Amino acid sequence: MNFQTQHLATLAKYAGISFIAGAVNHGMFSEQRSLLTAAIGVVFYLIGAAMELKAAHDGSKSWADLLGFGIVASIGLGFFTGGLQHFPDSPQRSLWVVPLGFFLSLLALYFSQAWRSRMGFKPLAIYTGSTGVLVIAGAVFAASYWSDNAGGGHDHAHSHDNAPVAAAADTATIRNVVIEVNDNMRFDPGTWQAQQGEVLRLIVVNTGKVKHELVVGQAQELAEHAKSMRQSKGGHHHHDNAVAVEPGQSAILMFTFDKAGEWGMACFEPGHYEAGMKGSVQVKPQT
Ligand SMILES: [Cu+2]
Repeated sequence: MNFQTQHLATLAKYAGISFIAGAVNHGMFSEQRSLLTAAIGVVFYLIGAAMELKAAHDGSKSWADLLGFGIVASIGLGFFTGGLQHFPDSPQRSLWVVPLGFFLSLLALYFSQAWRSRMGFKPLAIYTGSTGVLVIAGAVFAASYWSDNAGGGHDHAHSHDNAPVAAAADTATIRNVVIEVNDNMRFDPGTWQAQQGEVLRLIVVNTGKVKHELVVGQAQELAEHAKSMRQSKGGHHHHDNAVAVEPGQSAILMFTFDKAGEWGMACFEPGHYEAGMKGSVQVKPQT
């Protein structure tokens, strides 16, 4: 095989493996649907594998080897890397996913260069056993560390945004405020009152058929933000004062008004603010 072919085949194979690993990773840890990503990965991998097979005239490679390696390497890598990344938020899952990914990676290499015809059972068993023990011990240690230090780990989609507020709120009372957003481009209630410094759990319920958001800010800030959005044609903001809500869903924003006075609510989905999707919050000074 010449350099050019080898490079293209390798690129296609490893691109495929990363797509599948990424899909496995998301499927395991964020429950997103990743079938399309996985399918793209499979196509890439098959193209690369076919190129290698075609170029290997001596029969040193077979479909069984290439497919075995592809399946095991991509799923194994997805488990291993995903598990390592998600110890902080899903320690119990990472505990078994990381070792499983590690053992799959061993199988993958065994397939990759037809090691199974060249390597005896005994050295393989010794290597697998000793490294496996280390990986399992490491996983147990990491899982117990992160279970004890999880903080806001239960609500893992938003824990990084809300963790400081939620932690501070453990010792104080939290007031729930339910705010409906809908396709009439209104917040309901459109006007409400709060106390400076109180911890609020804003439960935003989208009863409409399109996505909405709640952005909380001082009235002046929101007006300026709306103006800059119009000039720059948007862009998405992910702040601790905003939450987006898909149709039919609800979302939570933990918020504390740190100053008394006139605050506002706004939705900056394109055209919504202009259509009147804004509201006001009167914040009374702390007594
Ligand atoms: Cu909206």
